[in-house]
Amino acid sequence: MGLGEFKVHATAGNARRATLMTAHGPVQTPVFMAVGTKATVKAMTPEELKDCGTQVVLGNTYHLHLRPGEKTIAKMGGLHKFMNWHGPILTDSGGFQVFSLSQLRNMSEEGVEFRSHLDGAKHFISPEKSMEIQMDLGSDIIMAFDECLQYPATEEEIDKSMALTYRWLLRSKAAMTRKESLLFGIVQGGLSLKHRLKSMEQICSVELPGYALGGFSVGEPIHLMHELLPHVAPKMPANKPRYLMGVGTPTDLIIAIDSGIDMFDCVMPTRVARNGTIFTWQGKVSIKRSEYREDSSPLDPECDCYTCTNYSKAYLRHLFLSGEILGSRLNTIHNIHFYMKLMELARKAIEEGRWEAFRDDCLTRFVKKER
Ligand code: PRF
Ligand code: ZN
Repeated sequence: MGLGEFKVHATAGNARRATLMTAHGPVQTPVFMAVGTKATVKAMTPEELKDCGTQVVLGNTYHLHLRPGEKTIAKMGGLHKFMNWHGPILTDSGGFQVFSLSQLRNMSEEGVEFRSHLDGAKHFISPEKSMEIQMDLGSDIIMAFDECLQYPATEEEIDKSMALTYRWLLRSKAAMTRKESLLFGIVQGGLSLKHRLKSMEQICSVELPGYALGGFSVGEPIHLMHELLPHVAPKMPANKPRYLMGVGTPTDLIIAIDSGIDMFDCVMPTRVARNGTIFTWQGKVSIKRSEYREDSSPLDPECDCYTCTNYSKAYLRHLFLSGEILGSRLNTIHNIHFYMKLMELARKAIEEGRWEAFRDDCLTRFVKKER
């Protein structure tokens, strides 16, 4: 397969099983990408990520620009070499992080001025600057610079914002000159179907190797996303990967795959692992529960991860209550393994013509206990 090629192997309704070729090898979709914001997936080594079935690691323009700086990473041989991850890397463009993390933002047509959440220093990111940073990092998949609106937003705000995101996409495309990288455009449009479809038409009229849906999971009731996705995702170009940014729970993933989404990322499985929350095939559980005090069984009897192969709930509960760093590591390994396994089984189910049964089984298992 050639660089940027996307081959669909099987479909089930809107769901797809495909391969995307990047400069650091193929990605089998549907795929969940592990979030490594600061050039590390918190608490895990690259070897552990690989052992869990991780295919793609995500990095963040905003954080890496502030520290250690993209020029430093470039001098160290690029992000892959710097963090010792030699599989595909996707980088987010920074806009979303500016809005969620920094104070004193100043938006203009040109870009966003903001103060660093680290030391208050002033910075400016434009579409051109975001592309330069992501190219310096040596990213395989570069995200266009977009504006992600907060929820709720008025029709006027949505109109204005998605028009800006479109103009920023044209500037991102003109500035992204690195041949080894794939540029993905980001559809916005808030939680209104009308605006979503219009933004999708605009963004997808630009010829690119992939397209993303941004602006979901920004505080809206989650049923709004579940209802919109089947009306939006299937209308995105069928011959290109579709990436749902920053989503979500196992239920969200299954519903999105069913709507034709191919790629996901979310901090949730790693973040909640450090708080002792564990995803299992029986739903979500907290390792703190007193009933685990003398429970010699693993977190999940159906899981073959390093944690479940070697440790009991009683031990993991003890590590968590003692604030031991190994507890964070073992919980994270399990949650990442669970997410990767869920995607592997989804791919297999689509390939083998039993997606609907797999989907329904997952939904009945997860839905009750997830929230
Ligand atoms: N835009 C970008 N990154 C993102 C989002 C977005 O809308 C989201 C929304 N869930 C997560 N990450 N650039
Ligand atoms: Zn496990």
